Amino acid sequence: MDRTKKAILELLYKNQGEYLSGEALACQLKISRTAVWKGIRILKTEGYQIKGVPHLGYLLQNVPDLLLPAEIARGLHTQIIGREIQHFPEIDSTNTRARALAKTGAPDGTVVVAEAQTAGRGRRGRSWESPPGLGLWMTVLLRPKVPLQETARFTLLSALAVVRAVTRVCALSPRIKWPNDVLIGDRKVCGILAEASGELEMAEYLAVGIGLNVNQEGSHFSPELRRKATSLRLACGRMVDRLVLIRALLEELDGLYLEQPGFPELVDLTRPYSATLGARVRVDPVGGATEGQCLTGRAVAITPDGWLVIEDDAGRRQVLHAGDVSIRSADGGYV
Ligand code: BT5
Repeated sequence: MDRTKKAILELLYKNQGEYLSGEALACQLKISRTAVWKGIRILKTEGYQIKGVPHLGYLLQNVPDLLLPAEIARGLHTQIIGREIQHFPEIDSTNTRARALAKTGAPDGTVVVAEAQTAGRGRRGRSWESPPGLGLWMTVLLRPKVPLQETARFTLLSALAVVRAVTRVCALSPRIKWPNDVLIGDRKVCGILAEASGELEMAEYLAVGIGLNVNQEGSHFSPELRRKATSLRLACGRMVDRLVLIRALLEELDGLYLEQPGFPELVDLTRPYSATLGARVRVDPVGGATEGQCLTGRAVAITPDGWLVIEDDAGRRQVLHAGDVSIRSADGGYV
């Protein structure tokens, strides 16, 4: 039925503005009138507004503002990313779903996208606000042939794809906060959660979760986030078409995934957009010898293998693999 539904939709699109009779649909698709009727009924339950008039046929009147796979796929130019797309009106977490799909053999580039998440996750058990219909809450399942420890570079690669897509669609200038945030000004517009699984010498899969705030207004954010988060709509002053944005994002990801730049190249590619390099920062390191010790200093470099180099006030250099970085803002606070 899925194929029939897609084919009906395709023909309705082709004949936009005109009625298409059930008979013509049945004839062109070589299916029964009942199959046409069933397909139309499913499309309507998905939110497509289709007017049916006896003796005239069907007319596509309105397309829902939803990230439906058939809509995303329309005019999507990718080779790997988005070959398979699963959409959910509501889900606990797209990362959780993508990981479950990975275990059942879902292919490289599978995308899971939801209108809302009830248990969207950040790192270290933190939560991610994902209100219905206002953002891109999605996970891309990747199966790169790299050792497990190299999967970290796909976080940076995804951040670069977000920056490029946002720049393309909204003409804003987002910046990357190492290692997994995208900011506009001092505010977080996007967070990335990459979860890898596999053997040390070879990753089995990588679930890259991307949460991008698109059409929220200030009041859509919880009071705790209101001063530190933003959306594309707030930043550019207009509603942003989520379909155009998700296509741009999948295309940018696809291009970078096909190129597979190594860490040194990625560091070079992202340097112009770095919010971290050169800034005064405070870091709460995770793991390693400095775990639990808060460091302040200036972020002076990202090493070719993706580690952050901090120079503290005494001029000592520390190399950090992972951590929560806060950047000192113009008012002297840390964001
Ligand atoms: C992240 O974690 O920034 C990664 C967020 C990844 C979310 C995506 S959505 C699709 C996929 N499915 C999931 O379940 N997750 C991924 P972290 O660096 O730990 O930041 C989390 C912190 O960001 C929270 O503690 C809040 O302070 C803040 N936050 C929560 N929701 C936010 C939002 N919508 N916009 C901006 N900041 C937010």
